[in-house]
Amino acid sequence: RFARAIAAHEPSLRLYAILDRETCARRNLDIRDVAVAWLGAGVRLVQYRDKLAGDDDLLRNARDLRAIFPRDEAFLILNDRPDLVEACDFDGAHIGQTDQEVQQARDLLGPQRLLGVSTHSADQALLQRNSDVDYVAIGPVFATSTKADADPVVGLCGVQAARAVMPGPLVAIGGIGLGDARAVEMAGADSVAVISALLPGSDLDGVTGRAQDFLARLK
Ligand code: TZP
Ligand code: MG
Repeated sequence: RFARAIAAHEPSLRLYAILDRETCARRNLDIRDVAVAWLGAGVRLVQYRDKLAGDDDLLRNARDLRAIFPRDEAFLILNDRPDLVEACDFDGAHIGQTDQEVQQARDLLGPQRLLGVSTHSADQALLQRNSDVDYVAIGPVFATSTKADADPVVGLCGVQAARAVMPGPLVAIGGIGLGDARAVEMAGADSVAVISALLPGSDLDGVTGRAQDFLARLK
């Protein structure tokens, strides 16, 4: 369903909204409240990213998110933890270059669930061309302060280069603001992944509005 939806350029999948626990905490926002706001705004592709929680906490939160975004409503991706995807009934997992091997993650997930992998250059993206992933992420496109150990920026050229070697779904990430979203899409990204620019402040109406703004920009 994901492959078909993204290939058809379904507008709601052009925004890959990352619900990052730490960024929410910094804005005094509860991840559940943000999830409800995003659902209302039309967000349909969400990654839950939590570098703070232990397993129990992570599972509890993930199950709450699944209850907010029902299976037939939205795609939910769990960052870093393919081993916990089944337990929270997420749609898939996202792994980095250093997390684990793609094949190992695929074995944990089974054939049906989604698997995405981060890459930081066109060469790394090329290596995923024949691997068993559903999408490849390329970034950081621009400078970001959200990820402490971020790789060097690849710029819009990096997105273009990754696009040139990657026929499958391509997600661009890193430092992408409202004003850049369309350019990133024009550089070849099927979907634009955003953390901090989706959370302008602690006000939930502002959160809803910003998500709507991104979706409108990416149509
Ligand atoms: N991977 C590469 S950049 C990044 C991650 C998780 C952080 C993106 O966050 P922001 O706030 O949209 O720059
Ligand atoms: Mg990771």
